Amino acid sequence: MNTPKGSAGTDGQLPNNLEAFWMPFTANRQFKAKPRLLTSAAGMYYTSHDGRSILDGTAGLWCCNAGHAQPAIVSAVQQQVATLDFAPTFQMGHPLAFELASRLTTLLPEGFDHVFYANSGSEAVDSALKIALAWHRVRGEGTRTRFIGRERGYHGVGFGGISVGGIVNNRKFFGPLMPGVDHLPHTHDLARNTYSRGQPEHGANLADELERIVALHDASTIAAVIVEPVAGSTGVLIPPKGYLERLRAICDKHGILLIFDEVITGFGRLGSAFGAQHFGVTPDLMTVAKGITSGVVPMGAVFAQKKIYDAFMNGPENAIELFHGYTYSGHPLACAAALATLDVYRDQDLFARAAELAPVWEEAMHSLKGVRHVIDIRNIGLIGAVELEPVPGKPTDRAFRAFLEAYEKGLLIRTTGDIIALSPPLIIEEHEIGRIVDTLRDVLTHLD
Ligand code: PXG
Repeated sequence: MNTPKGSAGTDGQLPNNLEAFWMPFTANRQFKAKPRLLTSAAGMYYTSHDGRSILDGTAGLWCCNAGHAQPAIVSAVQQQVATLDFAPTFQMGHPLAFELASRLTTLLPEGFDHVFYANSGSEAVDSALKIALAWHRVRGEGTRTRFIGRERGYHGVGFGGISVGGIVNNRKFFGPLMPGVDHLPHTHDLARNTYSRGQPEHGANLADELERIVALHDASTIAAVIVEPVAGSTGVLIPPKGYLERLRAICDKHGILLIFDEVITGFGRLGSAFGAQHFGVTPDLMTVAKGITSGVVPMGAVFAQKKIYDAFMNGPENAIELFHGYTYSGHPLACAAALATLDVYRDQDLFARAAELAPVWEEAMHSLKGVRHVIDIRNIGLIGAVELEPVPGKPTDRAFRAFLEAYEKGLLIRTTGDIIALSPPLIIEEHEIGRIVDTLRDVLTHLD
């Protein structure tokens, strides 16, 4: 007889068996001993399984930029599922996938004319790396196979992404990874840049490390450099003034593609549509996900400059130009969600709203200077980070306890290492910014 595994029913709002779900990026045993479940969401707030209202300080996982349950997005998805639930995009198509791609290009920097769909940031990154390799090859530069990522970079969890990424725990368990990858140094410099507001002053010269790496491998072997304009997952590392410009110049000099991973910086997080516009630096390829549908339906994408797409459009017309794609590339529900999300961003002017709130956010974040345990605060757009002094010998412990305490007090934050990262929906009100900061002050003041 099978051992009973608990019924599928719920005890109140809590499932009576938490075992089967192997949770991602989670301390499973710790969580299952004291679970935290979210059961509904609207606007800036989640409701927890024990009926409490939780202020969303993280836009879910940096994705719900339009806030939760925006009526226009909800009804677009509801209508779409009843109209066309699925349609293939391999040698077939459906109207929304084309409509969305055209619409997205109107938000993009000059020169970006093409959209390749994926279903997540990780898939978008893998797709961009493959497009970069194939682009060099179709142009007769097939020796360009190396990638340059950056220490502390996060580019999702595919083998490509963890290879170019630079987060040790994401790499060390998974063998030799992809060959032919080198890494730029990260740009975190607490000694020189503490309590920076916006872009830090020091560190543009770290981009020159790219010249050293190019000299080591020779430019003819390097396909692309991939960086996040603002590194998010690693704990919010903001590019020093002049750094991205210098990376761009060195890539141009050596015929290397520059890929911006805009999975968190895309769709208004910095107060512009994309980080590329915010920083005034245009990459050759961009990867996005998350905010493209405000997190409502999974979707990722690669945005490609015309020169990239055009290079593939050679050879016989019946030849498939790029042997790559996903069953769910351009899924109708994701397209419907994305189109409605873009409407919401436009109609509620949410990117401009983020830009207007950014100075209020900055003041609020920096008001935590001097609070117990705080060793740095940094901010840009509607992103903030509070770095804590780690407990000696117990890295991550203090920040994680802060996370638990904040949750008890009705605030959802993210922590990575000993850094608290904040990225609220762009619909946040000033009083809610105040509440985030007041709650954090209270939590940190009472934390060991
Ligand atoms: N690139 C970047 C820059 C990301 O931030 C991904 C790729 C991967 O996206 P998917 O959709 O495959 O997860 C990400 C994801 C956090 C956090 O708390 C950040 C991400 C995911 C989960 C948590 O910082 N970023």
